[in-house]
Amino acid sequence: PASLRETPDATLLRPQGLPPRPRDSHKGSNGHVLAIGGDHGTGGAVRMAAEAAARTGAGLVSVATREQNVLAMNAARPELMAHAVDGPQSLQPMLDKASVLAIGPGLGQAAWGHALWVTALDSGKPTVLDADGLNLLHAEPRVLPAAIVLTPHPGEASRLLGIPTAEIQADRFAAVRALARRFEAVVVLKGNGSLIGAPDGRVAVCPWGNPGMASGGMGDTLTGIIAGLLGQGCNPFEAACLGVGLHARAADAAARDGERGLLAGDLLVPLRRLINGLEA
Ligand code: NPW
Ligand code: AMP
Ligand code: MG
Repeated sequence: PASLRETPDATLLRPQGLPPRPRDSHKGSNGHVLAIGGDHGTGGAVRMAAEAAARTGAGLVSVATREQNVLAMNAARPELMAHAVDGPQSLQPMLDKASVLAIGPGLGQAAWGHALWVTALDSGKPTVLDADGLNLLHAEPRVLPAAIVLTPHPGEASRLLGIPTAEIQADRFAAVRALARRFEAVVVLKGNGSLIGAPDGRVAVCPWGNPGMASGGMGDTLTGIIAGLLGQGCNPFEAACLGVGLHARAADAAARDGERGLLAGDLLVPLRRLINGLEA
């Protein structure tokens, strides 16, 4: 809506990408993102988060997932380091090497996902928590890392706050502020006009995006983008604002071929142009 575009805080969504990399930049200085998720049937979600982190410029991207996903992931995107994890013991060495975590895409809420969720959060590493990572938090309150971004859609926000989705949508500003305060976290309340809230009460509004984004995998991609930005030195609020803006503008560019049929994977090429400050 036009009124949202006029919100002064919208300027927080800097339209330019990140500054150019220093000449002596190396893969170790651009963040090592570890994406954790992909239970049976939802391996695509964690792959999309990982690929988006890589396309945002993360130096290294690893994936901790079910064994059944590893072969396909390595074949389709060999730049990703996909590992089969069956529990905390196999996850721990991966956590030790990572600088940023993306927890939740396709993680599920059963024993496997829960065990990884506990171990990963307890590492205290900067984290983007999404999807089943949020559903698990609703079921079991837990101390969160200091640098944390939560990315609920209205359904996940409804679970976290214990109120109906319609109530979230009726006052999205109040909902994002309540979530940011309750979890002492930067919170992205997704949907048409995504809001980014900080625990200190700041709220930014995303003026971009389109209904073509209402398709599976879109949110998983956003999770990877924000994780990629955290790994490249943005603080949580900057990473969330810039990430939401890049994601929505990449979707607007991809929607030049039409909103219907837009796939999350279509965002990756324009995303790369935008993060480098080019026109998409
Ligand atoms: P209602 O019905 O209106 O109350 P869920 P999920 C609401 C993975 N995925 N405006 C709406 O609720 C994810 O990563 C895997 C208003 C809707 O019915 C998760 O791990 C994919 N309401 C797992 O699947 C691709 C809105 O939320 C409900 C809203 C489950 O995640 C897909 C649905 O949410 C998916 O990403 C809006 N804008 N948006 C893959 N390819 O592997 C959402 N709602 O029940 O939390 O299920 O989001 O699909
Ligand atoms: P998820 O539901 O987790 O897959 O996330 C969906 C993503 O698409 C979020 O980034 C939403 O903000 C975005 N999105 C979904 N529907 C719309 C819409 N109608 N207008 C703008 N953005 C949308
Ligand atoms: Mg989602």
